[in-house]
Amino acid sequence: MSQEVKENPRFAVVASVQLPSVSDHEFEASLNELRELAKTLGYKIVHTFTQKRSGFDSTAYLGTGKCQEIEHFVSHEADVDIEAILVDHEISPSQARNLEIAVGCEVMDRTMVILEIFHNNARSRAARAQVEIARLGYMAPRLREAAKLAGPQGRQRSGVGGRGAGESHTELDKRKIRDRIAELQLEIIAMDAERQTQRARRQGRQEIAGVALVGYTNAGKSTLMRALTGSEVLVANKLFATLDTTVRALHPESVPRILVSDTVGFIKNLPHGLVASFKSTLDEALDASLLLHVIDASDPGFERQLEVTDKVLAEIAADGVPRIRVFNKIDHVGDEEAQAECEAALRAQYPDCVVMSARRPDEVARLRQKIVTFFQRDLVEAELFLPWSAQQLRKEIYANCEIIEERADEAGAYFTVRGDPRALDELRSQFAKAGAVAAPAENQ
Ligand SMILES: Nc1nc2c(ncn2[C@@H]2O[C@H](COP(=O)(O)OP(=O)(O)O)[C@@H](O)[C@H]2O)c(=O)[nH]1
Ligand SMILES: [Mg+2]
Repeated sequence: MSQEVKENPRFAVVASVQLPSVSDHEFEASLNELRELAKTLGYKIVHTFTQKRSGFDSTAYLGTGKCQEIEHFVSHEADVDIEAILVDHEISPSQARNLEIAVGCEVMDRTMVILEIFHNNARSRAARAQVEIARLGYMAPRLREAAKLAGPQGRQRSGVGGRGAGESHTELDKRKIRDRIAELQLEIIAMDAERQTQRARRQGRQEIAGVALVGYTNAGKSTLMRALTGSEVLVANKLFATLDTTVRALHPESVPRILVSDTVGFIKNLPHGLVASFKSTLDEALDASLLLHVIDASDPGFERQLEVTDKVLAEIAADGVPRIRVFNKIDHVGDEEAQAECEAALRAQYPDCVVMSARRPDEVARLRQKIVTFFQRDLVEAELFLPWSAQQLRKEIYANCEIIEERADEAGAYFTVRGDPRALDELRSQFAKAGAVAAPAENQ
């Protein structure tokens, strides 16, 4: 999820109310998650404001004193331009509007932050439609507030709900939103059917070797993605220029060539209304041949997260996709003794799992090898003969096979290779055709 957003950092502050029912640990975990989510959107968080209260302030979520403190920070203390205040709860349209007025910068609540991330991550048409429905549903009750905020003159002010509309347009807009949602829902039903036929058709064909990283946000998916694909190296490599930022080839390259994709992370506090759009943005996982389920072994709540991930993958019908459980961040689990103990316990409970740290290159290399081995399970060793008359096809062998040995005599070159049986058949028939054109008598 966290793409390397380096150009023009945008600055923001985070604010949250701690209710009496929420432990310090839960509170901190949720704030950490929000900061990670903000990073994903390209925000640099310069300060976090917290307040203990028995309930959210009905006017502006935070109390007046806290609002003043933040306003003072934003307009006087901060040495950068604060673009937004991110609030770690879903708040009402009027709370958002009042908070925005009180602190003097745009307000984004947790739901809006997550919606933005889903919006950026939705790839398939069905996923985009699902996210649009959630966005429209979120926006509808906020239109009136946006209209109030805009006032009679300033209609275009962006802010809560992201849309400036004249008050008289509000009802009309609401009706349009309802119609649009109904339309999208029909589209989704149609697209689901289409997708299933496509998937069934694809199963007959040679599949792309794809690995998808799934798991909770902050588990280390993007870090592993970078480590496995050497992204820095690939940025300059023209060959991969067409690949999406979240899809990259395993590096160093392997046979078959393996593509790794990063999916939108699971979120601990996922607002209820966003469950459907979250699931649809995960559909990339369905097209993968292998899932790497990344789990933060140093997070005390990881077992519950693991269960939730398994459950959701089953719900989107991805439970049939082979999976490797990767317990990451083992370096972050106490001292060496505690790490060894934790590793032993995990191995006892999940016999085929990988326990590692994305920060240890030898362990990343081992994971890479495990992935390659998975995709090479169906490869067979074979002999290929390439007549001299068909040498232009030599590069095809290199692109599709792992070369074990190469010899030559006066007739041509002989290769001992490992490759996918279907790819090998395809090569043989190409060679036979090329050889037949040049020298009709010769084919292997
Ligand atoms: N100690 C430690 N930190 C890690 C490891 N892997 C990732 N991190 C850190 O965990 C945070 C979240 O990582 P990220 O890859 O963005 O997680 P994602 O949300 O799953 O993509 C970052 O600050 C990483 O530097 C690891 O193996 N050990
Ligand atoms: Mg990420």
